Amino acid sequence: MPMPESQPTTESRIWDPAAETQPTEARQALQLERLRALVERVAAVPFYRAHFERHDLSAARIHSLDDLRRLPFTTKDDLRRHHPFGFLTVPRSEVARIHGSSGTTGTPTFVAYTKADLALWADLCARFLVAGGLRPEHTVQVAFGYGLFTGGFGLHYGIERVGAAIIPAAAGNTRRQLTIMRDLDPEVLICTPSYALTVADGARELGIDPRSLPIRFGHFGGEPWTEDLRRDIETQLDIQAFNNYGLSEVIGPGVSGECSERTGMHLQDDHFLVECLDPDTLEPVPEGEPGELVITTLTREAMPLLRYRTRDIARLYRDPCPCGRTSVRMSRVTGRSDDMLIIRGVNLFPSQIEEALLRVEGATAHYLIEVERPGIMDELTVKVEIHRELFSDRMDRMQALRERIAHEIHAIAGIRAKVELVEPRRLERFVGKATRVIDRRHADT
Ligand code: DLL
Repeated sequence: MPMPESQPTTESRIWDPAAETQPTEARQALQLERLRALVERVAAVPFYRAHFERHDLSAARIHSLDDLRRLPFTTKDDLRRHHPFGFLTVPRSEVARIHGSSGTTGTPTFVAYTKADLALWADLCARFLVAGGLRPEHTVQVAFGYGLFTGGFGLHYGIERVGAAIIPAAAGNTRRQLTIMRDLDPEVLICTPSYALTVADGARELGIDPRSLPIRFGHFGGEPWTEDLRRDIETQLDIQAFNNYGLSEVIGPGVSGECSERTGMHLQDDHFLVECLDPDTLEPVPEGEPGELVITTLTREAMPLLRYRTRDIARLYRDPCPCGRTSVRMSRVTGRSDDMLIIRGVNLFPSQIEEALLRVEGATAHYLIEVERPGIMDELTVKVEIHRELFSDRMDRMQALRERIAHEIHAIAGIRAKVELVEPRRLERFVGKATRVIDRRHADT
C-alpha cells in the first residue's frame, strides 16, 4: 500500500477502542451473528423474501460468512423500483429521519433512519473524525449542504458526538465562509475536496494568504479526488487533508475514513460487510486488486440492504495498520462501474441530459457530454445537434436556444452546463453502444 509523502502530525486517538481494535476472529464472529440476525429481519421485505423463498434460504442456513454469497444483490434500480419505502423493515412510525441520494434524478432514492440508525451514524462519523485528529476542544466549519444530502447532517451529528463546536456554515457563499473563518477561528474544515480549493482561491481573491487561515486540518469526501489533489490542498491551505467515504443508501458519510497513518480508509466493518467484486463476473477480485465495492449493512434498522452494489471501484487492504485499528481498509475510489458522473459533487447520469434535451424544441438526442477540470472545478459541456432549420446565423436565436437547453439541464440535473450547438450529423454515430461521455478529468492521474 503506497504511503503518503507527508506524514501527518495530528494526534491519533481511538473513539471506540473495543470496537475498532477488536481482534479479527472476534470481529468475524460478530459479523456472522449480525448477518444471521439481518437475514431474519430483511425477510420482512418482499424483494428479499421472494429470493429467500426461491432459494430456500433462511437465517438458520447462514453457517459462515461465505454464505453471504448466497444472498441477492441490491442495486439502485431495485431501490427505484420499490420507491419510496419498499425496503423499509420497520413501521413508518419508527422512522426518525429521511435523506435522499444527491443524485437529483427523476426518481429520487430516499433513505430512512430510525433513532438507533441516527445514533449509529453519529458514532461512525465520530470514529473517523477522531481518527483524523478531531478533539472536543476544536471548532469545525461544516461547508456541506444541509438538506436531503447526507453530508451536512451526517457530519454535524458526528462532530456533536465528539463534543467539538460546530459552525453549520452549509455549502457555498465562499466570501461568507471566509468571514466566518476569520471571525471564529475554526481549526477544522469539512466539505468536498474541490470546495477546499475554492476556499483557497476565494481567500486569494480577497487578498488573504490561504496559508494564514486558521484551518489546521480538513475532512474531505463526497466525490472522487486524487493524491495529487490532496497535496495541492495541503500546500495551498497549509493543512492536513483526510479522506472519508460513504453513500446515502448505506448510511451517508461514516462508511470509511482515514486515520493519521493515511494508508487507506478504515471501513467500519463491524457494521458494514464489504466485498470487492469484478463488476462483470461478480466474482471476488484477488486480494488488493481493484473491484466494485458491494456492501451489506449489518446493523441498519430502518432500511438494511443486502449486498448493495455501490458501483464504486476501489481496492481493499487487510494488512495491519500501525494505528491499531483492525478493520479492513479501502483505497481511494478510482472510478465507477456505471455511467454516473459526479460533477462538482452532484451526481449526473447521461440520461438526465437526454431528458433535458428532449424537452427543448429544436434540440435532438444526438449529444456528447464533455467533462474537464481545467483548474480546480469540474466543467461540463454539452454538445448537441440541432435541427437544420434552426441552425441560423441569427446569433440571438442561437443564444436563446442555448439558454433554454442550459435551463432545462439545470432544472433536471441541478447542474450548470456550457451548451454548444452543432450542425446535424456533426457528432459521431455508433453501431453498438453510443459513447455519450468524454471525461478528461482523470486522463493524467
Ligand atoms: O456523498 C456521502 C458523503 C457525504 C460521503 C460527505 C462523504 C462525505 P451520495 O450523495 O449518495 O453520498 O454519493 C455517494 O459519492 O458512491 C461515491 O461514488 C462518491 N463518494 C463519496 N465519498 C467519496 C470519496 C455521499 N471520499 C457517492 N471518494 C459514492 C470518492 C466518493 N468518491
